[in-house]
Amino acid sequence: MASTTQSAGRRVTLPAEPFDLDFDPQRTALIIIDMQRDFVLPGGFGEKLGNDTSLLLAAVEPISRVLEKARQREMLVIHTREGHRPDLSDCPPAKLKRGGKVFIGTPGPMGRILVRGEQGHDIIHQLYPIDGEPVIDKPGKGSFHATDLQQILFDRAISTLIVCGVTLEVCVHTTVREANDRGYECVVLSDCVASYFPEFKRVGLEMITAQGGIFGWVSSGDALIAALG
Ligand code: C5J
Repeated sequence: MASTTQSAGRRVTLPAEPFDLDFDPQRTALIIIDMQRDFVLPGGFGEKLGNDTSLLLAAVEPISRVLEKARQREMLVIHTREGHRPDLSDCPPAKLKRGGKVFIGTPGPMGRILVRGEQGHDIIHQLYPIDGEPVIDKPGKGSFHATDLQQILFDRAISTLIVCGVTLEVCVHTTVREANDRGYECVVLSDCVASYFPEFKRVGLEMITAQGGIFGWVSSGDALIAALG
């Protein structure tokens, strides 16, 4: 559950859909989902599945500007990586079976696909974590499943999550839905998320703000940077 015990800092107002959001930057975390070589770079898992990775690369620059601002403001920054133990013991057989002709754990140009410790599993250099920024290694699509993310957020009394990363309709959506049920206010930055399918991105953003903000809010990187001052 989102913690409510820490004293409040100065609140800021973020222009967002379906309505502006007031939040306290000291109780806000920037969470960057799965900006891993395997998803974002040519030669990785995403491209081998037949996708155009340039659609994901478009989010790198907007995310890096938001990341710089969050670091300046000393906000909590969290990075996630989807992947598995080298023996794949944490990969459900149902997941291992899928992928058509490209499978988790098989060798590729950047090492074994989505396996921890391999080059492809790690985060792209433009957004690489610095000291003090937790990296959550997750075996699932959601960032809470089988991880210690909940504990990290609770210990810092975080109540709002600014969410960036890939892919919008899979790991970003799953994380936002999990976080929303746990009581966090979630803001997805439209230019800082991406999908291999433009239509999924459009509809994925609409799903978040529909019905008065059923899973959270949508704003933009520039709006967040301006709000943070
Ligand atoms: C996928 C992700 N798409 N990070 N992972 O398999 O969205």
